[in-house]
Amino acid sequence: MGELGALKAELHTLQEKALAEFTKAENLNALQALRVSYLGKKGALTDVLKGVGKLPAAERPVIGKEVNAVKTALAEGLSACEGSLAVLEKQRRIQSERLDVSLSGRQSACGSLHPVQQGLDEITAIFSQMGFEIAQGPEVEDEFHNFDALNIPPEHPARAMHDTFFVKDTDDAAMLLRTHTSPVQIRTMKRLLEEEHALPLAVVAPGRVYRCDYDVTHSPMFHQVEVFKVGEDISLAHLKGVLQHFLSTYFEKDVSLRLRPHYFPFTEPSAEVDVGCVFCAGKGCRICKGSGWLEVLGSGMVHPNVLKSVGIDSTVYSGFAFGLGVERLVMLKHSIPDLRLFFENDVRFLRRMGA
Ligand code: 2NL
Repeated sequence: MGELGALKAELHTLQEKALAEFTKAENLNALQALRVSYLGKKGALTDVLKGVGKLPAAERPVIGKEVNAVKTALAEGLSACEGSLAVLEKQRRIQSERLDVSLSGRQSACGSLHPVQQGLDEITAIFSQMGFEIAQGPEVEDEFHNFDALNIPPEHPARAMHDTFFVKDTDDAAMLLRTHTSPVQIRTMKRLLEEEHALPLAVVAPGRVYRCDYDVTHSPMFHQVEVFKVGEDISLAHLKGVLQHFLSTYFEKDVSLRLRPHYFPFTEPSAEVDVGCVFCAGKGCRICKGSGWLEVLGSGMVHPNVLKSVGIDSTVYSGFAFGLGVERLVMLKHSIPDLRLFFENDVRFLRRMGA
């Protein structure tokens, strides 16, 4: 085979090889690289053309034609592959950028009420459903509403026991942060009577209270719910019935009740109220210290002096009253081991208690 024949054969193999490689290119970039490697200035076709110089002048146009034919074939091969690769790449992109618009959105973190506030609302709602009116009042009180009206005269030892925070108002008058929500009860009794509300009066007073007392089981600010009902023939039996319903509803089980004689200046008789331990069902455990009972609140029949202080005739009317600490009840219901968890606001605790 002469020089011409060899070149022709070389061109032929080059075309076959190029077209085969074009069809195997995986993407447009790879195809572009092949274009350069075959048709570029330093490409394979240029290499072949270098051999043309060795041919006799008469044979050169023949090979020139061949080269042009190969160039055209390669260009056509390239553009055919380019077309199908473009379609393929578009399909790939559509697939990878696909959005499922039916997917639900990412949940954004949602806040919740503080566990103590949840407990306060829950407890208040139980009494509200029983027909007790919800009352609120000032947190900065005077001595009359916080003490005197509640049968706690000056020099009474109960005043010292209450660890009161005293403050002065703008006129330098002695004021204090209420040590219980009883002053709300006093104010509400007076208001309802002024409004000529018919008896019986039934009121629930939830809110913050303050005592200068700070240790592992006491916080200087805590929450109380106080309840009273005053009318004709209101007896200890009504007290026990309301407590039975409230405590069974709150603890979501039939709890047993025990009233233990006690002393409060504002009630006579007075009783501390225990429920059968909700952890061991009365068998005795670490939480109830083996007694089978948990102390949950203080109660009694409203003292005649308290009724007198708001202008109610204690020979005609009587009432029961009780007060409870919200933190304590929330701790018992949710097995919270330490009061301080309520005030540290550690998000891990708050999230676990969240709605
Ligand atoms: C306790 C005890 C108690 C009351 C609160 C009350 C209110 C009025 C009249 C009479 Cl207006 N009593 N409230 C009665 C007995 C007990 O609270 O240990 N609370 C945490």
